[in-house]
Amino acid sequence: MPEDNLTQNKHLQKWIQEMAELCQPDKVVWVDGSEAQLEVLRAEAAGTGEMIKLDPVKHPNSYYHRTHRNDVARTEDKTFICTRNKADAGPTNNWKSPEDAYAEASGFFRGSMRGRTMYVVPFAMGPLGSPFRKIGVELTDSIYVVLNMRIMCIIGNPVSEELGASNDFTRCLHGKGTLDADKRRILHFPEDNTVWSVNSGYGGNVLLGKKCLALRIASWMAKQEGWLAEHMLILGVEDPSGRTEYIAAAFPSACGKTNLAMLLPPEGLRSKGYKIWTVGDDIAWIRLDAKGQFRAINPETGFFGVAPGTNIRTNPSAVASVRKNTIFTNVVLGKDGTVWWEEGDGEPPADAVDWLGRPWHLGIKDADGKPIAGAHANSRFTAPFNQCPSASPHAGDPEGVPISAFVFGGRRNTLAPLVYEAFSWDHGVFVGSSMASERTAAQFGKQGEVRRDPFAMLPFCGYHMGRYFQHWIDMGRAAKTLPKIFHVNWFKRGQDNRFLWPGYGENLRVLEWILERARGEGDAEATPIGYVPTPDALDLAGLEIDSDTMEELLKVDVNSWKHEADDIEAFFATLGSELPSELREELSSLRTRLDEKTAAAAR
Ligand code: GTP
Ligand code: SPV
Ligand code: MN
Repeated sequence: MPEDNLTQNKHLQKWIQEMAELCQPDKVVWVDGSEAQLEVLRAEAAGTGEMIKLDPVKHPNSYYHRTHRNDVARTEDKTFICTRNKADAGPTNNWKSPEDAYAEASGFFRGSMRGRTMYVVPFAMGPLGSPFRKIGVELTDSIYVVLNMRIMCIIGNPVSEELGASNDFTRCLHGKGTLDADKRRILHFPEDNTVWSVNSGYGGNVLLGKKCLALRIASWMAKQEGWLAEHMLILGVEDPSGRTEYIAAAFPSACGKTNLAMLLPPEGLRSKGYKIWTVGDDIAWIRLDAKGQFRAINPETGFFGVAPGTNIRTNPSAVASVRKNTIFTNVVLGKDGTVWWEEGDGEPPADAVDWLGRPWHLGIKDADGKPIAGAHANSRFTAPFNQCPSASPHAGDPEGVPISAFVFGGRRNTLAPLVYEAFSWDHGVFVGSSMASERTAAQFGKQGEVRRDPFAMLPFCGYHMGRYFQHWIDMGRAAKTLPKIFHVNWFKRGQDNRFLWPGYGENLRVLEWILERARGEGDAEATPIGYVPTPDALDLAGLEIDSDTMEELLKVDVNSWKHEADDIEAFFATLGSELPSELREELSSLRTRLDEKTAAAAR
C-alpha cells in the first residue's frame, strides 16, 4: 500500500491514495527521474520479458517492446471527451457523461493492479519555468510507459519541485488492465483536468502527456486561456544569409511531420547554403507574445516516430536519432539483438521474429500468397530529441520561436496541388478547417479512405470543432503580425499510381517558396483556391522532374474543386450553428471564384 511520504503535496497525496485504493497495487513507487532508478526499472522489465535489451554495441542502451496484437494504434472509437454538457464535446468527438465514464472505467480499474506496482510519474510538458509549461502526474502499472515518458518529457523530482504545493496538475491514470479491446477506454475530463486510460498499452493511448494532455486537454485550456495547442511540427529554415525563419505545419498522423521536421536539404539547395533546424515533430503550443507575434514551443523532449520508411536516404537525422537510448515498438527483432523494418536500412537479420513474435524472413508469404510485413505499419521508435543532429539550439527556449508561416497538409491522391497559399487569415482558417486526408495505419479503421481532418485535429480537439475554428479566427484578430497560411500535398499520384513529387528532402523547394511568399516575395498566380507558384517560381535545380509532371502537380481542376466544395459544405453542416460565419462566407467565395473560372473558360 502507498507510503505516506511519497510527496508533500496534499492534493497529490490524496489523489494517489484514492487511485491506489481503487486499483489495489501491491506497491506504489515514486519515480524520481534518476538514472539509478531507471536502470532498476530497465533491468526489471528485461527480467520479466516486458522489454528486450538490444545488442549493446549496435544499439547502446536500447530496448525492444511488443504491444498486444489488438493494441497497435490509437483507438478513436474508444476515445471520449467527457463533459457535463454533450454539446461542449461537439459532433466530431465521442462523448460520455463524466458520471457514466468514471463509473464504467472504475469497474475496469478496480483491483486491476493487484500483483503489480503503481508508478507515480510527475511530468512537465514544456520547459520548466516557461510560461507555456503544464504539469501532469501519470499513475501507471507499466514500466514501458515510465521509460517512454522519460524520453518524451521531463519527469521526476525537478517537476514535483516546480509543482510544489499546487493543485494545478493534470491527473492522469493509466492501467494496462486485461488489454481487452472491448473494455478499452481513453477518457478525457477537461472540466476536472483529468485523463483515464485503461486496457491499452499502445503509445498514443498511454503516454498521457502526448495526445491526451498536450492536445485534447491542452486545446480545451488553450481556448479558455487564449493560446493554441496544435498537432504541428515546428522547423527553422536557415537561409544562405544566416537568417532563420520558423514554420509550423499540421499534417494528420503518419502524413510526414517527423520527416519534414528533420529534412535534409537536397544537393541542389544545400549548395545554396540552406540548413534545417528541428524544433518539434508532432505537437506545437503557440502563444502571442507582448508584440502580438505568434511564438511556438514543442512541449515534448523526444520523438515517437513511425519506423517503416525511415532510412538513411529518406531521413538520415531520424536514423542518427535512434542510434542509442531508444525504445523500438512492434518492429522486426533479430535473435542477434538488432531491429529492422520495411524500407529500413540494410538487410533484415537472418534469424528474426516479426512484430507478432513469429519466425519471419524477407519474402515470407501468407496462405493467400501475400507478402507478410515483419514490422507493423504503425511500429514506432521512441528517441531523445537531443540525439537529432538537426535539433535546434532554440528548441528549449522558454519563450518559444517566432512563427512566419502556418502550413496545412494531407495525404491526397488527387485534387490538392503540391502547394498553395491562402488569400488571407480567414481564408487560411478555412483551408485548415476543410483539410482532408486518407486514413493511415496510425489509427484503426479503413485504410486509405478520405476523411475530413480539420487542422489534423479531428482525433485530438478536446472540445467543439466549430468553437475551435472560431478560436483560430479570434487568435488572428488578436495578433499584430499575421503569419501567412499555406496548404501542401506531397502525396499526389499519377496515372500509374506513383507519387508525382519525390518528397522528403526535396520538400525544401516548397518551403523556400513558402518563406519567400511570407516575406512578400516569390512569384504566384491567383487561382480559385489560392495562390499557386508560377511555373518558374520553385527552384528545381538538380531535380529531374519534367514540366508535364510539374504542371500536373500544380494543377487546379475546377470541376473537382466544385465537388470538394460540396463535400466541405456537408462537413460544415455537421457543425450546425457553431460554424463561424466567416467560414461560411469563405466557402461561398470559393464557389463564386470557381464559377467565375468556368464562365471565363466558356467565353
Ligand atoms: P505521426 O507520428 O503519426 O503524427 O506521423 P507523422 O506526421 O510524423 O509522419 P511521418 O513523418 O512519420 O511519416 C509517415 C509516413 O509518410 C512514413 O512512412 C514516411 O516515409 C512517409 N512520408 C513522409 N514524408 C513523405 C514525403 O514527403 N513523401 C512521401 N511520398 N512519403 C512521405
Ligand atoms: C499520431 O498518431 O499522431 C502519433 C502517434 O503521433 S500517437 O502518439 O500514438 O498518437
Ligand atoms: Mn502525431
